[in-house]
Amino acid sequence: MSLKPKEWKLDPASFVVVANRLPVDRVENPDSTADWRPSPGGLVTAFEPIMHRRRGAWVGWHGAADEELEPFEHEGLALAPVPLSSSEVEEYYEGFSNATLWPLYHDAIATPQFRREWWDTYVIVNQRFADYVATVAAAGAVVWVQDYHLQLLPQMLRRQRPDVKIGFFLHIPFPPTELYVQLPWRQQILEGLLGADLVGFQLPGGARNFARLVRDRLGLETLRDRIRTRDGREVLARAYPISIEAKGFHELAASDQAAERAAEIRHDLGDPRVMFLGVDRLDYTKGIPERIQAFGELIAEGRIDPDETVLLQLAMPSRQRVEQYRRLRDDIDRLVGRINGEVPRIGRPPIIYLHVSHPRVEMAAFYRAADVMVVTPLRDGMNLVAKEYVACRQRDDGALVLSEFTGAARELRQSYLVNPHDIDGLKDRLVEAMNDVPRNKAQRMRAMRRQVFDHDIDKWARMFLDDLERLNGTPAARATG
Ligand code: GDG
Repeated sequence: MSLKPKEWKLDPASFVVVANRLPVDRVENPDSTADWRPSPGGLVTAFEPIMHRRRGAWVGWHGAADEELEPFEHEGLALAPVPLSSSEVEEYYEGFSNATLWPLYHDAIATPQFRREWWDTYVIVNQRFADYVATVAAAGAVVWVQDYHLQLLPQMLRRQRPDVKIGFFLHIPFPPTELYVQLPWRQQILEGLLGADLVGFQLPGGARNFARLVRDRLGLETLRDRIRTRDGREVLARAYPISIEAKGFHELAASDQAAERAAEIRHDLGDPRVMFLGVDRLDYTKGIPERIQAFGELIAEGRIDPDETVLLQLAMPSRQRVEQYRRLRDDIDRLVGRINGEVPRIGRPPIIYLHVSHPRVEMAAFYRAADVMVVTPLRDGMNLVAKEYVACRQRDDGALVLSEFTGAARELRQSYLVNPHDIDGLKDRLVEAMNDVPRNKAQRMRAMRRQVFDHDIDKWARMFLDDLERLNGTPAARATG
């Protein structure tokens, strides 16, 4: 592989999104030709209108190692695939991103591993991404860098292309300074981020942690959310809580297809009186064992009846080559098996656990079907699942049990908030959410729906880009149309 950026034969882009992954996945057709389709979840829906309005391009890895692809267009999006070798996938992606930064930034729930060779590869890959962006971006372009995989990119890009305007958004929590300073490369990462004009976080606390670190560790001057860099630039560090395409989700769940599927799902689950639902990427930050444990104890204690109650846990496969994820999967398999095995009857087990991913319309049907949504992360930047559940409700019914340690908890105050470390408290909350009177549930759901619809993903992108535009007067506004 040459690994040098491919010649960009498409128009130079005045708006560039750069993320670890492209927003599309490759699928094999039955006749063994390949096709691309939008990745599940994904930010692409948020950016699509902006990308189309302003000849946008997306730079990111296409998901296969040791393969170089030419830039291509897909459904009007210009895509620049960045190649990664298999050892880079191991060291930059599985290693430094997901076994160092991910656990460290999530309160060290799992022990972060610090390996010098992973760091070296992280630097090399960030530089490659920067080189690609530099080839794609038009003069004066707006570049929006996404997430923890690419924290060095802003500074690298600024060196190459001082003409572009750079925004960075961190999707995961930015940790308390006491934890962050464990990182042997703490200074390089702070400096990498400071290459941006605007550094965005999910919560104000993250922005404050960052400002405190650059003040204490780099000796820079800060005034509230403004940081003065050594080369005299001003960098803004601020919170932009991410959201979902609320209307799109609501309509998807309102469709006849989703309504039929929701009824079918409940029927297949044995028409329970109460259906609890969990939806997560299979990740140790999501508190999946805690919620299964709580549910299991409620059954064992006879506080819920397994004949009329079910917990459906959907866990999308994720990072399966990282050791901690494999272990988690085994732990959950064992826990579910044990709880289901202890119910002294044959028939439908109380916990149905599916380790597969589902299409979006199917997700909307699951949300629509569920009486109680259980979201119990030990730490989560935002948690979109909680917002998707609220958006998918068709009436003022349903209940959301939500961990205090999610970003979403700051906005969804009317959920049934829990501390997932407190299993007894969690059990009480599950029972309360299940048995609360309809009037209370309706009141809570109405307030949460208002919040989610008033603060959707479109608003999030606009707020970020408007602020980016206002800085030093570069016309980023054209990106938002
Ligand atoms: C990171 C941060 C932050 C899940 N299973 C399936 C499926 N999903 C979709 C959900 C949701 C998305 O995946 C998960 O988003 P979350 O926000 O819950 O969590 P992370 O993946 O950890 O995301 C997080 C987020 O970035 C955005 O900034 O909120 O804090 O950790 O959209 O619906 N989608 C499909 N099939 C599945 O089986 N199609």
